[in-house]
Amino acid sequence: MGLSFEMRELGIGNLDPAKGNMTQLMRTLGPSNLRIGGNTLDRDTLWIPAGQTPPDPKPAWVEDIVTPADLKRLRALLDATGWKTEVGVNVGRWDPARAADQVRAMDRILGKRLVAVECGNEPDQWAGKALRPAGFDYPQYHADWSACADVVGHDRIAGPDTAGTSSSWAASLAADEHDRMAMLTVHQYASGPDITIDRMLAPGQIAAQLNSVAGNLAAATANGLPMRVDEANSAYSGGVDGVSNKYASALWVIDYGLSMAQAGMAGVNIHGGLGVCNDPIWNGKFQRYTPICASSKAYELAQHYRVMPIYYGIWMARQMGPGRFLPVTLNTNNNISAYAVRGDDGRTRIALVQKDAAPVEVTLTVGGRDRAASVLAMTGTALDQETTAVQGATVDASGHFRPVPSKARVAGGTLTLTVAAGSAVVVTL
Ligand code: BDP
Repeated sequence: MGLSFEMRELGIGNLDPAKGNMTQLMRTLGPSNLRIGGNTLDRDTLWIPAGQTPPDPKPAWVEDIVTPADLKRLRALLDATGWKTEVGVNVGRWDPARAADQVRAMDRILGKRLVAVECGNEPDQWAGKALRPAGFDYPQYHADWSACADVVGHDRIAGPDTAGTSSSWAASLAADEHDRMAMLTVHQYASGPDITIDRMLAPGQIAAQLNSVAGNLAAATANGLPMRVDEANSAYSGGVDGVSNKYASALWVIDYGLSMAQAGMAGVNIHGGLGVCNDPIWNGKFQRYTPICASSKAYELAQHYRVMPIYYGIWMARQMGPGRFLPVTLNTNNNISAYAVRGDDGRTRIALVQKDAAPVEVTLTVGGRDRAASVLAMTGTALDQETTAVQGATVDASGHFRPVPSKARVAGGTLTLTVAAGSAVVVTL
């Protein structure tokens, strides 16, 4: 599970390892994938090559300028955290010379930390955003993608980054262009702005999301491509106040990330924006779903952030890996889900996500000799409140996080735990 940010974050000087606590917040999650794209990529970002200045006057659509200096700052952040990146090229407003220069600069500056170049964001919405004429469909998109791929000139392209999972563009692109692609990517939001906590945590929610990407994932697999949901969150249009920015979102994201991983997805990137929490961030838009944001304008300028509940959920899900999923049999009438992973370190880890209003006693039948186990429990004061903690610990102002696991014991092949109402645990055997 990685993170996703707008292209504008590069343009406005964010993601700077020399400032604030972003470096530590990424280290706390552990090495992952940072995707940079989003609506601002095609809508308003102009690449300016080294030694050049922006045209004067700038085209009316330009709001953000990205230069090689921005990539250097990003490279320093990636080196400081061990993360890799996927970065977009503006195809919505296509300029082949600028694109070619940007990709050369990315190869040179980001080097091995660049996992993939994304050719445009959500092309299936370009017609609706007046970036293409009405009737713009896969054949026209494929021509645009090919022009971008020719410029990119290597086999590290991600796409199609469709807004939805239901169109056939991803499957078509995988079939037509798998040789030039590094991975298949689509976006997925759990819901639109009508989401509620009840619906986000309803028993069928994750299954519906899995079902909705299944066709794309099958197309990726059939064409030998890894697949990422490289932009995901609880609700599009910036998320919903009282849902996307509350503790319930942390429970949802554990389930979402682990289910996607179990289904064979290479990864998911949770989208956000680095402005003031609960204020509009860009273009009057809120980013209620953001995992990381600032308490005030002064903190925003200092790039000194705090974390939202969903950050804890991402952290919890990440404690399960790396490894391979094991089969789990669940006997319950409760709204609880369970995952098991045989870690690369030889340990078995079990995650439980408990979405009911009452605590539940869970017996894990794990077999084997009597042995010690450790437990990390994520809890919140209420599903519709912000306060979230793991083992009572919270991420500190510098971005460090050191929850101390509690001890448990496997005896006679079983381990019994009381799992609090609306909580999640990761048990390590
Ligand atoms: C996607 C965009 C992203 C938006 C997000 C949203 O790529 O830039 O912020 O939706 O609607 O369509 O919240």
